[in-house]
Formats: sequence, structure tokens, C-alpha cells
Amino acid sequence: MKYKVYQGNIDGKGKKLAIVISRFNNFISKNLLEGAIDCLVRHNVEEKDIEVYYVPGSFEIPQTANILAKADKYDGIVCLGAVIRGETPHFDYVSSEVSKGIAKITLDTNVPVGFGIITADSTEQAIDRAGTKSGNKGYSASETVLELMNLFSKMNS
Ligand code: INI
Repeated sequence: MKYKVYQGNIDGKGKKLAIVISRFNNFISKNLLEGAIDCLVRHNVEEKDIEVYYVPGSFEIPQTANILAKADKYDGIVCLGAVIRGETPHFDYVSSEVSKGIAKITLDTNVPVGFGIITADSTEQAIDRAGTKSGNKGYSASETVLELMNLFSKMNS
């Protein structure tokens, strides 16, 4: 082979993770939490190595995840929340700030941060992405974090 390929395994053995979860729309986000923990435990993370931080709403997720990313305590962070479009422009502000905020942490630190935030036009659409028709965004964001952790550790060796 002429070129070298790097890929991260989806494995969390010996890893420590933080989950930041919004209480707003908890009827959705609690399913994202279940999916995230299911994914992490299935991929060899020990339950004692998972720490869950609750915040009031998705807007508060980036600041909290930023503090955790800089605490040098976690191998990865999974952010979970559900922003559902309502009658007011609040949806646009919250969804834009949470996505920009999480993206900024991924660029400012070397800690993988998973975007397990559902942004949906309706409650039904959000339910679909929280463990029913369209998978579970908490599970898939956790898989991504595990993969990136292992990919990034190959860059140091
Ligand atoms: N927070 C959410 O997590 N989801 C939403 O759908 C939402 N809406 O639509 O209002 C929401 N708002 C609260 C916001 O995240 C903050 O907690 C609040 O503005 C206080 O800073």
C-alpha cells in the first residue's frame, strides 16, 4: 500500500466520559441519555467512568462542556439536548448558539465533543430521532466520540 490510513475504533475501554444534558424537553433528552449510556457501555466504557452533568437548557450546554473540556479530566464529552421549533424565533437562537458553541470547543480543545442535539421542526420529528424511527442521536453522538478519541490518540504516536 502506498499510503497510510488512520481510523479510530469504536471502543471506550479505560476511557472516562462526561455527558452534558439539557433538562429542557426532558421527555426527549432522557431517551438520548439512555441511548448514549447504552452505546458507551456496549463499547466497554465502565459505568463508574461516565459522569452526567444536567443543565437547564441547550443554550447552557456549550459553556458547561467548555469547562469540562478544559478540566483535563475526560477523554470525551457527549452533549445531549432537544431544540424544538415553536411559535417564536427562540428556536433559531438556541439551535444556532448550541451548534456554534459546540463546534468552537472542538476547535479550541483536543477533546472530542459529540453533537447529540436534536434540532427538530416538530415534537414528532424529535421523537423519531430519540430512539424510534430514525435512530437515537445520543447513541450515534457517543459512537462518534469514541471513534474520534481513538483516531486522535493515533496522531500522537
Ligand atoms: N432549550 C432547549 O434545550 N430546547 C428548546 O427547544 C428550547 N426552546 O425552544 O426554548 C430551549 N430554551 C431554553 C434555553 O436553552 C435556555 O435554557 C434559556 O433561554 C435560559 O438561558
